[in-house]
Amino acid sequence: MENGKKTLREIYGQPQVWRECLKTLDTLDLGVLVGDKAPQTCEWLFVGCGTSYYLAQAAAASLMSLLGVRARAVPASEILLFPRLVIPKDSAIFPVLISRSGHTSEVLQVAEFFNRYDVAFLAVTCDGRELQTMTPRTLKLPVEEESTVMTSSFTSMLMGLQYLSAYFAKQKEFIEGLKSLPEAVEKLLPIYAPQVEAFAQQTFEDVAFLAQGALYPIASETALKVMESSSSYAQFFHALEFRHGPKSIVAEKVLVGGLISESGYAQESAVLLEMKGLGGTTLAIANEISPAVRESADLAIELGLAAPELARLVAYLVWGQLLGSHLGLSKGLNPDEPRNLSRVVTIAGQG
Ligand code: F1P
Repeated sequence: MENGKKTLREIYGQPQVWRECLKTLDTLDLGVLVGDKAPQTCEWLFVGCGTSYYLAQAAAASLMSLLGVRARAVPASEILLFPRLVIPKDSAIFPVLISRSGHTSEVLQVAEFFNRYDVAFLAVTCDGRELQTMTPRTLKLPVEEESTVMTSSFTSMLMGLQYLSAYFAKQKEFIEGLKSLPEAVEKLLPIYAPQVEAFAQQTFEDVAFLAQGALYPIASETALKVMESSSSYAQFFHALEFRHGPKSIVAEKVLVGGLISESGYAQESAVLLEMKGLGGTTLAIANEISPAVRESADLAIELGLAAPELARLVAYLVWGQLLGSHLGLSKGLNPDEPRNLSRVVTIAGQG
């Protein structure tokens, strides 16, 4: 099979996978799944590793935005190494363990930890494996993903957790917004995917993705896709933080990608315009691209979605997934077999 074919197929196949996941979510009794752990009654603690940790961050931001309750995200390793830093002594938490494989050693160890202390938790997974046997509460998305790097599994599990949050917030229009994404993104792919592929033919000496709010974990995951799929370094920052030092990296062959929100558009787009002024190469992704950004950016991707702002997160990520794969391919690498990576991280002697 030619390089990257499997991963690219899964990236392009996301809209159809989202349709299937949304159909499944419509049939589930989410109230039973969560029981007396509704977000209004306890703090939800989202847990994952790697891509699934950024997913956890996006899910926590979504729950807080939709319900106005406290929610946090931590890497599984932090619970294992510094539980006192993560788990408050007196307040009730409801952990949500996120793992595509359900086989990642650190996540299984966290599941054992919570079971040992009788802390009920929700598992969110695609493959299931051991994780789904460790709790009676599992949200399993119908995603069959062969690629090493996570693409449709990330967007589908995030969509599932956003659906769950909107269910508790009784926000039917939010769920309808999620349901509008498959068709909308199917229309965007033929327009912008070729532009992303062409854009990826150039080499970059440094790469940084910028975002604020619930898009920040999407910028983090975008950077991770570039790192994993092209074995090149990429960073991520809160957009306005980039001025406070990191912008010293900006030069001609430095890519600065802005995942620009609607709410913070003026302030976030100003940073991207400034980086272009410093000689950087810029990529702008926004729901509506202003004339100034369209004029300035080297590549501007306009989503034009009718969905509520928070429901658009997964539609921002598709372009970074494609960029990572095409940067890898243009370097002669194979994104289907990323250097040094395996589909699941298991730690010797720990499952
Ligand atoms: C988590 C993970 C991914 C990473 C790679 C290896 O897997 O670390 O974040 O991109 O695919 O596995 P999981 O716990 O979600 O299965």
